[in-house]
Amino acid sequence: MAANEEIKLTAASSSDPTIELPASLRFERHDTVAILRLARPHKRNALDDETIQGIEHLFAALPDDIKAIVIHGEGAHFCAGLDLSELSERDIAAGIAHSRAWHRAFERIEFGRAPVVAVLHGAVVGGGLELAAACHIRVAERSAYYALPEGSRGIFLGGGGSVRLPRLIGTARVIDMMLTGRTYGADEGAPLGFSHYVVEAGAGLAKAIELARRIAGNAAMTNFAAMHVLPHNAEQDRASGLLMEALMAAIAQGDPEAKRRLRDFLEKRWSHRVKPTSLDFTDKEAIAAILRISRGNIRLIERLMLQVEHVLIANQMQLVTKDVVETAQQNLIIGPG
Ligand code: 1HE
Repeated sequence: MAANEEIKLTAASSSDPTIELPASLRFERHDTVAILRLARPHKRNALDDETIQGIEHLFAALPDDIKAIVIHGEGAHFCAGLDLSELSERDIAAGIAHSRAWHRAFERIEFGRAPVVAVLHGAVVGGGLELAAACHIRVAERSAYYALPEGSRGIFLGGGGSVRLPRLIGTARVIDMMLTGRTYGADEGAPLGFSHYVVEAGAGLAKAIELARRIAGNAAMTNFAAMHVLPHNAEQDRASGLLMEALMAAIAQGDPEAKRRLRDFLEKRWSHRVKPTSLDFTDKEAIAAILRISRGNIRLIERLMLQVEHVLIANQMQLVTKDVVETAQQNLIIGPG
C-alpha cells in the first residue's frame, strides 16, 4: 500500500469514541494526560504503515483537553523500528512516500500541541529510536538499549533520524552507530542525550506519568513556547533567535493564565518554589564534593553540573538553584570561598 494512500482505520482500540486507531495502537485518557501504547508486542512493536498513519491521525485529532501524552510500548521492548516485512514490496517512489509519511507523523508529535513523554525499555532501535527522538522527554528504564540496525540492513534512516539524532547525540555518534552497529545501554546513553531520565525496570511508566502530569499543569502558552520556539531558535541565527525570544516572552506574559499565576505567587496563594523536593544521600555527597572543589563559586558549579556524568545526579543538579547551594554550604560542609 502506498504510504500516502488513505487507509481505513479499523478496530477502534481507543477509549475515546471520536478517535479511531488501528489495533496496533491503544489510547487511554487519564484526565488531562493520555497514554498512547504501541500494542504489537508479538512483533516487538515494529511500526507498519497502518501504525504510522494511526499516529499521524491521533496527533492531528488530539482532543483539546489532553495536555500531555505518554508513549509506551507493550511487552519487553519499546519498538523494533520499521516493520521490515513491508520493505521488500516498495520501489523508489513508494520508498520516498513511505519516509515522508513517517516525517508527517513524527512532525505532528514534535510540533503538536501537547508535549510527549516516551518510556523507553528494551529495544529502542532504528525507527523506534527515531520515534523516541521526536518526543520531548525520554524516560529510559535500565533495560533500554539504542541501536541503528539500518547500517547492517542495507538501508538508511527514514523517520527523521538523520535530522533529529545528530542534534541529540552528535553527528559523529550517529555515524559510528550506522557504520559499526554500535549499541548504547540506558546508563551510558543518558549523559550522551539519548534520554533525560533513567529509572529501574518497570518504573518508567509511573515516572513518565508523573512528569506528564507536571507538564499538563503548566500554562499552555509556556508548553507551546518550549516545544516550538526552543528547537526553532537552536537552528536560526542569534539575532533572529533573540528577537523570537522577546516576542514569545511578551506573548506568554500577556496571556491571562500567566497573569493569574503571577498574582497567585505574589499574593502567596500558591507557594510553589523552585527547590528540589528530595535530595538523596548520594546527591548530597555529590553536591558537597562539587562545592568543596569549587569553593562556592556558582558559575563553576554550573559548569561542573554539565560535566556530571551520572544522570540521576545530573537531573537533580539541574534543579539546584542558588539558594539550595547556599543551604548546602551552611548545612553540609564549608562556608563560601
Ligand atoms: C519484526 C521486527 C521488525 C521483530 N520488523 N518484524 N529493525 C531491526 O532491524 C530490528 C529487528 N528486530 C530485532 O533485532 C529483534 O526482534 C529484537 C532485538 C528487537 C527483539 O528480539 P526478540 O528475540 O525479543 O524477538 P524476535 O524473536 O527477534 O522477534 C519476534 C517477532 O517479531 C518475530 O516474528 P515471528 O513472526 O517470527 O514471531 C520477528 O520477525 C518480529 N520482528 N522486529 C518486522 N523490525 C523509517 S526507516 C526506519 C528503518 C528501521 O527501523 S531499520 C531497523 C529495523
